[in-house]
Amino acid sequence: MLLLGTVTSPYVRRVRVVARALGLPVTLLDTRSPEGAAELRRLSPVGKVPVAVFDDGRVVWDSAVINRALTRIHGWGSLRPSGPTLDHQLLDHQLLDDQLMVGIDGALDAAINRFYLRAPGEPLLDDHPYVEKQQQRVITAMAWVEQQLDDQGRLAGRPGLGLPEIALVSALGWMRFRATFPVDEHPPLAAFLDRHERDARIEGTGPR
Ligand SMILES: N[C@@H](CCC(=O)N[C@@H](CS)C(=O)NCC(=O)O)C(=O)O
Repeated sequence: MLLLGTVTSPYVRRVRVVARALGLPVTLLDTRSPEGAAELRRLSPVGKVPVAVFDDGRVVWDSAVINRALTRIHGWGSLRPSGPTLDHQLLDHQLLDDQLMVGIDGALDAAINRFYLRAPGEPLLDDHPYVEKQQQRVITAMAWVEQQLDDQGRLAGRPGLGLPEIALVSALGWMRFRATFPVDEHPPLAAFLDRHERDARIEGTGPR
C-alpha cells in the first residue's frame, strides 16, 4: 500500500502500526515534499493525512476509515478485534472502544489545533478564547483518558493491543514529541506509552 503522510503525524502512525501488525508492506510518500503535497491535493478533498492507495488502486482517506478497511480485508491478525456487533456483551465493548477513540481524537485534534495556532509569527492568537478552549479540551479529555487506565495500566481493563491502544500510543508519542501536553507529569500515561513503545508492532514507528 502507498501511504501519503509524514513520519511525525500521529494519525498516520495509527495506520503504520496496523499495517505492520497485519504484515502489510507500506511505502510512505512524504507529503512535506512538493510531489507528496501535490498527490495529497489530488487524492483527498479534505487535504489531511493519512491517505492510502491500496494495491488494488482504491483511494481511502482518514485513519479510522483506512484501518477499518484494512481489518475488513485482511482480518485482525494479532490485534484485538473491534467492530459492529449485535451481541449485547460485545456491544458494551464496542461502545467503550468508540468512546475511547472519540475521547483520544478530541484531545489530539485540540492539541494539534493549538500547536498550529501558536506557530511562531502568530503570537496574538495565543490569547484568543478559542485557543484557550482547545487547551482546556486537551486537559479534560486527557484526564478522562487517564481515568480509563486500570491499576495494571490497561485501557478500560482490556487485554492486548486494539485500535484504542494504538490511538493512545500515537497521541501520547506526538504530545511528548511536540511538548503539547506534559505526558511525563502523568505517570500512568507515561508508563502506558513507554510499555507499548517496546511492543514489536509499535517499536520505531514514533515521530522523529
Ligand atoms: N480524522 C483524521 C485526522 C487527520 C489529521 O488531522 N491529520 C493532520 C496531521 S496529524 C493533518 O493532515 N492536518 C493538516 C490540516 O489540518 O490541514 C484522521 O483520522 O485521519
